[in-house]
Amino acid sequence: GVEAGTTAAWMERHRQMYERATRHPFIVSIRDGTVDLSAFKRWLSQDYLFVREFVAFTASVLLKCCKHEDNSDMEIILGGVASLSDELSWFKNEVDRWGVDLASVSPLNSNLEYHRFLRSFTEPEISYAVAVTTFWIIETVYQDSFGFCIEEGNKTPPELMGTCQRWGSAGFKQYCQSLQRIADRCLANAPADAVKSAEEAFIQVLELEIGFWEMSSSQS
Ligand code: HMH
Repeated sequence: GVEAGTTAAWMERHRQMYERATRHPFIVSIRDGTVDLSAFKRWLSQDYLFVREFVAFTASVLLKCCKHEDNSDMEIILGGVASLSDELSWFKNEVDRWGVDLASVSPLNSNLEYHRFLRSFTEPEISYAVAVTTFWIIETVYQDSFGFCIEEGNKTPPELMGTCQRWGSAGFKQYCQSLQRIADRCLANAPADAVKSAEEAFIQVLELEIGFWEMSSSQS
């Protein structure tokens, strides 16, 4: 029969944590229309800072991909890096629209923790298999979370639909599925210790994403 990929097995094994990362009360509040707009603005401005850091991470995945013997995935990874240019413009525009002054925004603790995690992956010793798997799960948490906000029956406020479409769209989902296929193929050919590191990184991303939603939605 058809064997499920490694990443699908991890999603099953760590289902509870995956649900906590993708159905966080903050996301549920967007979908049911009860979201606190000051929390949304906090998320928006913190995520802008996250994405600025994410550029360097994705560039390092691209570099590892180019050095990898099988670099047939280069176009997909390159597309992901390139799309962040438009994303940063989108953020600046959105932040303006919500009346947030970026000059007064500095990264909160959970964001800084995530930055440190991302920076650790730029080291050349980290393999492409581990880095691309990490890339996949980071994108997938957003795809699944914001996709939920635009699924049938949502009461998402119209002014938040643009945000939800950015990561919840069919196109972004296809891109995440491409990353998943790449990750599964790399993991199938990776040594056992790399597979173990990739699974640890997968779990860490889920924890960091939960922390990021917590940071955005809590007043403290
Ligand atoms: C915190 N995780 C966080 N921010 C994002 N923009 C993404 C994932 C997806 O790119």
